[in-house]
Amino acid sequence: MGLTCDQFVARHAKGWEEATRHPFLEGCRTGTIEYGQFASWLVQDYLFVVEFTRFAARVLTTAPVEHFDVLLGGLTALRNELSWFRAHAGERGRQLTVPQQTACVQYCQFMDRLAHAPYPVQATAFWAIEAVYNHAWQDASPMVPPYDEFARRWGSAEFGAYVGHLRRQADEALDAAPEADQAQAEAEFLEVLRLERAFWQMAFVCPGT
Ligand code: HMH
Repeated sequence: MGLTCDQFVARHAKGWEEATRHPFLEGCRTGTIEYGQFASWLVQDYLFVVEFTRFAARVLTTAPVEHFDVLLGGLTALRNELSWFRAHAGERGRQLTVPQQTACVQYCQFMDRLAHAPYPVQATAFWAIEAVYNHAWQDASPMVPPYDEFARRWGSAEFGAYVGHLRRQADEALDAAPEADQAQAEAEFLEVLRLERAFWQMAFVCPGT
């Protein structure tokens, strides 16, 4: 097989590390994260997932039919995830109708921009977004309650298997892609790493907003 997602990770090990390890996650692992920091992340991540769901739907419109099963499974999981976020925000008395913070706005603009990208680029970005979360929460596991539930959502073997399916689909698309699309896929992968890091940072420095 030619170019693969694993090669992107290997080539950009430092960026990968910065996207998947952060004091925010360490604070969730040990329980030292502040209530406001966590609640702020929770609300912003809900707002992110709303737009990520739209992105998932757009990827589906570009994907080959052989890739539908995995993507439709992902969309179903997102349906549950959105109601799970609403329940958690409700428990913490947080409104979900607040404005997106800058890091969230930028991430959502990135996903919008990819709407018309070639499928190999979209598939790589979609995999990268889920893969970073999978590794980030897994590497910081086990977490103390109540954060353990969050670590299990994205750090579980089941979510890992889903990310594996996304990786194989992205690899397949990359393998058949023209060089220009491969180069764009790598550039957007790097952009995902940067945006993920900024998202953790946003939650860490803006408690209570
Ligand atoms: C910021 N990246 C961010 N939030 C998420 N929920 C995921 C990735 C995974 O869906």
